[in-house]
Amino acid sequence: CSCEAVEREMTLAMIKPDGLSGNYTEKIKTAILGSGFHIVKEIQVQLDAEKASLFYAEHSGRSFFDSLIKYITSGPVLAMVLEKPDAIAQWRALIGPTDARKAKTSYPNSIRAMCGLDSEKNCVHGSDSLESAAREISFFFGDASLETVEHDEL
Ligand code: RTP
Ligand code: MG
Repeated sequence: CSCEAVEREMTLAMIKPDGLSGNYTEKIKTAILGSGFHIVKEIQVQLDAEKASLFYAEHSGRSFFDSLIKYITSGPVLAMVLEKPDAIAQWRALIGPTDARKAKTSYPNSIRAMCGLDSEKNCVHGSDSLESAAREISFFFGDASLETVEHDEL
């Protein structure tokens, strides 16, 4: 039977440059696996401004856009496909609110409370809908032109 009330779902998680440079990768993965997600795929890449602007196209024109592109291209990012039932909402809940200061005060167990700094440097990303998850997964895993960075190069 189709007994599962919630279908298995995939989302795109990303550890941002501050998460990688702050050595939070293992702690973040421990939180991911401890919450029952499967890490289906992962890739570490260095985004350039053009790719980053494509990834964050929905924010072009916003006051924080230039600063966001500078931040997200400041070092490599680690993109992961996470799978579990209701993965998109569950991952957003685990990372906490955009502003890491709010995460620290109101969601102390969230990932952004652990490794984020403010409303920009919040160390992780999560897709916000089925459509963005599909788009973001193909952005990272369907593009041979992305510059891959080996983990042990760091
Ligand atoms: P994300 O897309 O990274 O998972 O984060 P989000 O949905 O919680 O936040 P969103 O509104 O999509 O913004 C994307 C990223 O832009 C940076 N940002 N800076 N300075 C600011 O006011 C500001 N607001 C957003 C953050 O890095 C945010 O995650
Ligand atoms: Mg977003």
